[in-house]
Amino acid sequence: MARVFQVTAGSDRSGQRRPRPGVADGVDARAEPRRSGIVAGYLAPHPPHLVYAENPPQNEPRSTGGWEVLRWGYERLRRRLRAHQPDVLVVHAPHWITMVGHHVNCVPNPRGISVEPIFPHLFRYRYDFRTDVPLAEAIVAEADAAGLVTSALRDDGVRVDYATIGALHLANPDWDIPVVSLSANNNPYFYSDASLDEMEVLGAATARAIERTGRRAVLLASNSLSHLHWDVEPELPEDMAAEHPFSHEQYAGDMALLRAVREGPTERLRTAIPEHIAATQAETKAGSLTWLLAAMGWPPIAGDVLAYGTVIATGNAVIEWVAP
Ligand code: 2X7
Ligand code: FE2
Repeated sequence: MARVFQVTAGSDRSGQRRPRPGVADGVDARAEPRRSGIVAGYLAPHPPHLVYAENPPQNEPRSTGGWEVLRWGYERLRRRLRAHQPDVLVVHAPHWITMVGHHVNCVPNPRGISVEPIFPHLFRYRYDFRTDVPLAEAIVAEADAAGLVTSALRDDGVRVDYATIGALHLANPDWDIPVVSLSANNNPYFYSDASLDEMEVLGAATARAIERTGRRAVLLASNSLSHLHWDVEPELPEDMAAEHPFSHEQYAGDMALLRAVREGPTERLRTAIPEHIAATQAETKAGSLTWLLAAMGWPPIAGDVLAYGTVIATGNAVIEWVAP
């Protein structure tokens, strides 16, 4: 039985962009006129295992590899992201949890070491990156004006969470594009049903701030899909013989969501995302994916699933939506 899964990109019914001969991975930077606004969004999951498996110099632990299919999906994401030539990456991540409101990192040069609290033997990562402070402040102002409780984080020494760092490393390991990072408000975890309304407001505020500052932005939603996982790790963490979905139900729930993603339009996901959360305890409950699609205005397109695989039994998909 295959232990990890890759879904063929695109779908016959979607009518979405397909790779053309002579165009690298379906994206031709020369064909894309430079305009401001949100040019693309990616579901960019952050399991620390994916960074560990890559052995980047910033991460202390060493591995022998693993989770290759997901990492190949990220290699495709990196080529596509670069072709979009963004001025800034805006990331929403579920492990920067804020109890009150939505926070935006406005520290010009966050640097330090990010440690995964459950898997510190896999992820101890030294980061040093630039924040696009004017855009970060514009998002604070727009979200505040839209009635959200919003706060600008300005504590220079604050330690950046591993879901922000993981998604940013996996999407752009060169760290040569400025960043804006948003927190995840903890509210959804107080309700049995997903309550994602505020993410619609935050997404729209993010889009307005990007327009107002004239940035060309790529968005990253740092979420896994199905989220039940083993409570015991194999002796060798990257032992792929131990890697498979938590259950048939969890896998089937992920596939139902990915079917809706690949067929499009994104409008379908307004109901499919909460249904998927209820079926699989999906990490999208933290709101990152809803924020991303709301910021893009729920475009009438299909998503391109670049890879799917499990990490310690959780489902993870790397997905691209290109703004029409
Ligand atoms: O945060 C995570 C996750 N989302 C999935 C898998 C394993 C660890 O950490
Ligand atoms: Fe996570």
